[in-house]
Amino acid sequence: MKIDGIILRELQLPLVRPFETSFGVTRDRRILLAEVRSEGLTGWGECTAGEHPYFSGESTDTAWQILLHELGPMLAAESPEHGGDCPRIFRRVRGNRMAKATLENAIWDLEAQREGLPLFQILGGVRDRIACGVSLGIQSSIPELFGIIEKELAAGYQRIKLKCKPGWDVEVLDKVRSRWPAMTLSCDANSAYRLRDADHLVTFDAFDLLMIEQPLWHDDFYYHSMLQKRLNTPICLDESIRNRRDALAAAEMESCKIINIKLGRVGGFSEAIAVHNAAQERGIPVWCGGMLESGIGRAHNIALSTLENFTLPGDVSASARYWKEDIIEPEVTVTPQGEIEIPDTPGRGYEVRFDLIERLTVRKEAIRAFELVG
Ligand code: OSB
Ligand code: MG
Repeated sequence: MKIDGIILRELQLPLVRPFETSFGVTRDRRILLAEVRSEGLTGWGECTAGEHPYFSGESTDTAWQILLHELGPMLAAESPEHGGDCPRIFRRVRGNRMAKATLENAIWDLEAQREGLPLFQILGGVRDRIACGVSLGIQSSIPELFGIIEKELAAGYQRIKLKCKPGWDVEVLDKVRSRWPAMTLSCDANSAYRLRDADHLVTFDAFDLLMIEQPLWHDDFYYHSMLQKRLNTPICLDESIRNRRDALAAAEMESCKIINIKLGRVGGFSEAIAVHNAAQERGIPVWCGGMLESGIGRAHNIALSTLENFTLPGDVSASARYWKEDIIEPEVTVTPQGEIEIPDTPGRGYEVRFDLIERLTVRKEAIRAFELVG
């Protein structure tokens, strides 16, 4: 595919309600999109980096710079046939996986359109529907949290995940579990605890959690492995898993029993598939995480979630939970059974609302191809 143009855009998109994790509160998302034009088609990619480098070392601004000055020119100088060619094209750039995923996923998006096949099929997906859970941010009170849980369960969601941190954990989990003895419940600490909290974390076993996600350091395997030996509750790693090797190391060390796969965190579809396959070979189930994506990233998460080893409900939920108006058509909706039905139309399965994107764009820059590659 000859690359005819790459345009970066930043959209300002207010969340319908703030999202609070152990590392901070997000009210407005700065959505970075890449629009890749090739032979009359347009592929779209979304960068999942946060506004600040708190989840990972990347942010909207670092990703913009790397895309503009490094990855964009590298891609423009090549004619990739497949999304799977991108890791090779970008190999000289270390790290910056969310930036890389933005362009790689846009090429897969293009490839699916060119082949006239649904994206999920070219990824090797096998499902016609996926199971959905919700990730609920830290709330200002327990009654407020109860209200939200009621609503999400009524909407059909199959699993409730609570963001937690020291001071918003056992008391909350205890009350929620007492109120809903049978529901599928998990928690996500986003690295808020230390090894000295191990005795405290062991008390989480009383709440029959499906998993506890990333309790310790964002870059750790070793201490998670020590903690897992003490916990009955499965540990799920999110932040720590950057690639297939990490998944294998975590399996080898028994640092976790479940893996959350995020497209941006691992650098795009190729590595996400590699992590999925490695986990599957080691008997580790996976699920698809979310990063408060707009419809484009969401469509890509949906396609990824159709792979065989995505056997647990993901954090991929309806557009309306995040946005007053999403930038895709139709918006993502969830059935009363808590499932998303996979579109079987060619490409990503959701049309891009170009006029709305234009209106929401606060920054736009074209990659000046062929000039900057040494
Ligand atoms: O750890 O899964 C996480 C959002 C931002 C940063 C990190 C995480 C999250 C979520 C949100 O849990 C999931 C969603 O998109 O609904
Ligand atoms: Mg997480």
